[in-house]
Amino acid sequence: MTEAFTPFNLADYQSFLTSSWGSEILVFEELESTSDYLRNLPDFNSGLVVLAETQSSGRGRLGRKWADEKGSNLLFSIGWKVETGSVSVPATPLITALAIRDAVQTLTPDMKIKWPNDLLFDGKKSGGILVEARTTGDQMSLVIGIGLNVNQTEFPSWLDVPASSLQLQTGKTISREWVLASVMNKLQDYLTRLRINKKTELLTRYRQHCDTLGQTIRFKFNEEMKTGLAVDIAQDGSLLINVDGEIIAFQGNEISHIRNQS
Ligand code: BT5
Repeated sequence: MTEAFTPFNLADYQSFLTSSWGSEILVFEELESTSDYLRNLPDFNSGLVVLAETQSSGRGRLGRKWADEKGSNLLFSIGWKVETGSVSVPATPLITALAIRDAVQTLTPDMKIKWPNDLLFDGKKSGGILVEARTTGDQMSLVIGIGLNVNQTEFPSWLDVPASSLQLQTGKTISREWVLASVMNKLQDYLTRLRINKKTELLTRYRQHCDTLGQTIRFKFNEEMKTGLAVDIAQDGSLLINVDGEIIAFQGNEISHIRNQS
């Protein structure tokens, strides 16, 4: 049985777009994963967006699954080419998360960021970011995959975290076209600032909207559960945690299962 859904409207989207990023967009009814599709293209221009109405193998980090309801959410990946070494890859998901938060600010000011890459409403996961980078000589290709729950109101029971969406948060049906255009408008500006190393102000804003800072958290490092107080975000995007009186910097790929200790 094919479910009815309202397809993504390209003309509406283009009418909201002001950035050059996002003007090249490929829209599919179904892909295994937008990030895999983009990664396997022989070449792409920075700012190319690959969007799918649904994914059969949507991925999170560490092989985790990303759930979706066809046509309800935004599932997309953006290609970005930079000179090798010109961009802090670990800081990229943080700045991307901030761009999304700021893009939806006029719909709701309540979106919070859980370090490094989760978007939350009231502690419930509403979006996630997966950044993958490949270096070939002096060029680095990044694929920034974003899953943002827009109009989905029910979620599968296998999720190991509570989930929410823009619609659940605002009580309104939200235009996916407007949200995607707004994200692209912010993202080009923010990631350009990251590339030219003008990220101090963005990191200051990230700290203001980061739910993790100031919390005592439990997290997994080297297969061991640890507890510490999240005290700051370093310039390279790592989280500084006070563990038994010692401040240790962790990158997003080094620790997992981060939970506030209640
Ligand atoms: C992420 O991973 O949060 C990054 C997700 C990136 C998905 C996008 S969609 C477009 C692009 N193409 C892809 O194939 N992927 C990217 P992680 O931090 O590992 O979180 C994964 C965890 O989030 C899962 O284990 C679930 O518990 C939870 N989860 C899965 N789907 C969810 C959803 N729709 N809403 C809220 N939580 C979800």
